Amino acid sequence: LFYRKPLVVFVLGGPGSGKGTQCPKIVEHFGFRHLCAGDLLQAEIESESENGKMIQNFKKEGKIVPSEITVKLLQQAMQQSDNKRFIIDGFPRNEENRAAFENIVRIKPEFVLFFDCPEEELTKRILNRNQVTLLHILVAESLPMHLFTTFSVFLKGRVDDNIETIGKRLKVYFETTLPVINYYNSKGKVQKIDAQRSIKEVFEDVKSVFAKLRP
Ligand code: UP5
Repeated sequence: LFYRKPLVVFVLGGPGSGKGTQCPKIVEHFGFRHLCAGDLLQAEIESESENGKMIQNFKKEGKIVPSEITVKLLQQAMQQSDNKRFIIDGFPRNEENRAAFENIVRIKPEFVLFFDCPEEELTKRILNRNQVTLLHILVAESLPMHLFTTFSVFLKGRVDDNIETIGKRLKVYFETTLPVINYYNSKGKVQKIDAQRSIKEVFEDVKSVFAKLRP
């Protein structure tokens, strides 16, 4: 029987570069299965599995979870999917991640979609997301707006969307993820997108990249 290897596209970019915003649009237009490494790890935390606590500590510190855990979660999700065309979002984040995926899953990415965005814009977007989350809570609970400042001290969107962890996430991104992007670039596999424009403009570029893919 003719067997075709799954098609994998890695989606990389700094925290807040728009990976999670653009991926559902790719799914909608091009029928890929979206696997977000960060979400798979979050599900492990919430399932209270034996690794959950450890994963949460890594996330809080903006550190990268050991490859064997992330790769196992990705591999399971790929095996369980009927759709064999994947966009893998937020992975590989370091050299160890990249080597582990290629050695264990034995698939090389078709290409790497890279959302290029300056550091100031990344910080602005992530802090803004935290505030938006708070506003949603206040509105949903019909609480008066003057509680916003009071609540903002206690409530956080994501555990890692505070100014301290954002600094750590950005450092890890520039020091360990960017070299992975450079590695793939040296192999001619990077499709770089200017991510500092509107969501719509960014998706126009994303669309033209995916439109060229083999069916
Ligand atoms: N926004 C999006 N696009 C915009 C645009 N063009 N113009 C204006 N605003 C825009 O977007 C962030 C915010 O910006 C949103 O409010 C959005 O509306 C707005 P989003 O699409 O969420 O950006 P994204 O790149 O997905 O940012 P995210 O913060 O989710 O990225 P991270 O890479 O930090 O998050 P992830 O979940 O991948 O990882 C979190 C942690 O998990 C890591 O720090 C690490 O500890 C751990 N992890 C691992 O250890 N290993 C892995 O393999 C993966 C994760």
